[in-house]
Amino acid sequence: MSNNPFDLVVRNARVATASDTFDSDIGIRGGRIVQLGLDLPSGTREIDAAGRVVTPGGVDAHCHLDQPMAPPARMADDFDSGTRSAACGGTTTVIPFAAQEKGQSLRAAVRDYHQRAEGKAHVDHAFHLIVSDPTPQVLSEELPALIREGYTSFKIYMTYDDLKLDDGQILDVLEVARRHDAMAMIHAENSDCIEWLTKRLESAGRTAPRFHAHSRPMLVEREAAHRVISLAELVDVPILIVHVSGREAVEQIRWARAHGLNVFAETCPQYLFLTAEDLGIDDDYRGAKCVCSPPPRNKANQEVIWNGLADGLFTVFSSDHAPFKYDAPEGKKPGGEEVAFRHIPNGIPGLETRLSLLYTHGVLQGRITLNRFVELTSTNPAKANGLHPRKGTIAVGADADLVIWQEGQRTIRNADLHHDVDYTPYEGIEVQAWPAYTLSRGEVVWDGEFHPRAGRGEFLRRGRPTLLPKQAA
Ligand code: DUC
Ligand code: ZN
Ligand code: ZN
Repeated sequence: MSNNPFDLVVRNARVATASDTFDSDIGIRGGRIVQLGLDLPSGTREIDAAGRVVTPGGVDAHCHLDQPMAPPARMADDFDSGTRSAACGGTTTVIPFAAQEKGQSLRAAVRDYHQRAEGKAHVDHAFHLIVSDPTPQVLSEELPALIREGYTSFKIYMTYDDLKLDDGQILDVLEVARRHDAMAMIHAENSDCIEWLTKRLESAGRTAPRFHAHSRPMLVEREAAHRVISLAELVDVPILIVHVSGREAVEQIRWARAHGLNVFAETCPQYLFLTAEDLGIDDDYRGAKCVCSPPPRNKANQEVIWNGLADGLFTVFSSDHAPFKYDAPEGKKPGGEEVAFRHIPNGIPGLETRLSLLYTHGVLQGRITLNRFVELTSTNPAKANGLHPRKGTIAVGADADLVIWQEGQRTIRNADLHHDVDYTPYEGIEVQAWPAYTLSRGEVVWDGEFHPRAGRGEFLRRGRPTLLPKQAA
């Protein structure tokens, strides 16, 4: 046993948390931060961070890895490639979804998902639940028991035939969230409107990828956001509306906040960096690469989202990484065919690029502060999911999950990324900051090279959410 008080010292860091920025060395032992201060004694290993910003490792509280799909669809990333990609982009905790199929017990879905993760993850991870079949047994026994065991958040869908709940079911599930103090995440889109529009587009022969956006205009999201806000008000429970895409849903959330309701909101890179035009301006099938739901909107809506990030409306910034290969029969070309938009698997990759994009275009371009960046990408997702202060901050006692940033011009290229997807929707976008090092519990997992150790990532049993409401203007 060494006499050094530290396994590792990150020296001369410009430390940024959600509340403060200060100069400090970071002393690490046993995977945790044990001391902060200047001129710490030597560690067994040292990393000089002089001139560099150091933030808590990213917590990506909305990503999809190896989630079971209806054939032929299959996600391109499992816990190995997905957490590899996360680590290389500065994310040290991921929370994907254990999805209940209708007719399946929640317990079986969780068991299956643990098997998928077993021995594969390179960084720490927890699971949200997806509740698609709220039977009396699920509501009264399985869900409360799983919440007690540390699965303290779940997602419910207002669209997709195989996942959606009706309003009565949503009320039932929200009541469980209230009673057991869990976080309910909501996919807010009106299913019947989407189906009605989709049929009309199909009968007019409008089936190219770009019509996906026409089938899900903003009012579809606005109506569902308004409705679920009302349902949550009735039950008197906080909710988190996920992947908010633009002005109309934002207006509903501002209204709810102004009325004192605890409505939290998440947004994602696709609503800042993509528009509906990325789904194609003609019938080019490559637009399928950007098919996700809700769809990207337009430049004016990108500004609305930036404003919500700056003024406190948004609580969480996640990737919504939902990885499908473009040129593959299990991906965006089901069975090898160019299909009507209705049949294109929904989702785009983004785990590895989330932090760099927001750091560059948010912090370095003066739209948000460095502290707000940390809050959105790490601290708040940790609090919303019962992981704080172990995750999401730089403090004595916290896990030594850190990103040491380097600034410098770089262009996003899929060839440089570490996911198993054959494209990135952000190809060609310039960034000026990228992780020089990612540390997961004191271990360097990325220093310009990835250091794989599948299975080192721990499963995290979580506490209750500790997010406090933040009132936007
Ligand atoms: N919802 C998600 O949360 N992710 C991918 C697709 C979707 O509809
Ligand atoms: Zn969703
Ligand atoms: Zn998602």
